[in-house]
Amino acid sequence: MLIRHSADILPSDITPRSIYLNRRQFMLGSAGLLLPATALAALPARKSPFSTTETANSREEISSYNNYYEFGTGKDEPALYAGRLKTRPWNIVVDGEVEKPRSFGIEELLKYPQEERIYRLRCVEGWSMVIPWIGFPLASLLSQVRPTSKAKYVAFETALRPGEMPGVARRVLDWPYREGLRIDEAMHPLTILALGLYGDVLPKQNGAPIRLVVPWKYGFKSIKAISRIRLLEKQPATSWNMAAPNEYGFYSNVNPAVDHPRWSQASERRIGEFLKRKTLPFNGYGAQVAQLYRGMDLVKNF
Ligand SMILES: Nc1nc2c(c(=O)[nH]1)N[C@H]1C(S)=C(S)[C@@H](COP(=O)(O)O)O[C@H]1N2
Ligand SMILES: [Mo]
Repeated sequence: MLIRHSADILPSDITPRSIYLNRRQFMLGSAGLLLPATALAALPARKSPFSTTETANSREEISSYNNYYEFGTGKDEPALYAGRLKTRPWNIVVDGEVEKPRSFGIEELLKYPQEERIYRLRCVEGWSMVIPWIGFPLASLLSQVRPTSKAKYVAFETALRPGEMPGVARRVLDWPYREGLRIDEAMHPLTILALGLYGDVLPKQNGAPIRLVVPWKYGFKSIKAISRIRLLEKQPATSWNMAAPNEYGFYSNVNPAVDHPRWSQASERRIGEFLKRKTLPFNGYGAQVAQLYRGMDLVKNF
């Protein structure tokens, strides 16, 4: 008998989420179901009007073809090695040009109201996916620390754990992985912190326990496993821009008119499809974000 159906294992309305999540994992395990090596906890979310109606890639595709250089430069390496990253306990320090600097624990952030945001992700290498993220607007976190009038930029850092991250032994990038946004980009309602996908918490290869998602920018802006956020007056250095400034600019808005020196940005291949499709300006999010760049030369500010 594989299926248990006693009422005592159903989460009641008064059960705190952490207990409910633990019970669910236990319930599945004790039912003898075949679980993947990394059983994930459910993360309920309401649907969002910001989601695309395009068909999402499968969970298998999303969690087996990854860029996460802390675990190696091969697309299969994050799925093989990211399991080593200890994602509990986890804190994000938020400081810099803010009135109320503080640290946020991941258990607290998991209790925020979560939304499912089905977004396109376009990698500068020429492939794309559609991913049903779960998360909340970055603005909900930033507004709590009260950015000062000097806060013009936001800098993000990934945790640096050489013992758990085999890829950082090689200096392919200047670790820790660093990214940045202008404050208006960071506060834009499309910009989210993602804690889950496909109804569960994030697989580690996708950036558990918490990563950024900025859907109108190339994938590398969406930094994984964030441990620090700083609000700054000056534009921060970013890992890819430091590694190859002629290839990766600070803005990195998806732009079919500006090619990367090694890859055309005019078209892309959706993972799982054969034919290429045209890449859209701002990855198709131009109606929502183009006004952020009014008057700017986006060829110069690539
Ligand atoms: N810390 C960290 N974040 C990262 C990367 C990385 O190497 N390290 N790669 C980026 C790149 S190039 C892409 S395309 C996306 C891929 O996200 P996904 O694997 O969840 O699809 O993560 C981005 N975030
Ligand atoms: Mo990428």
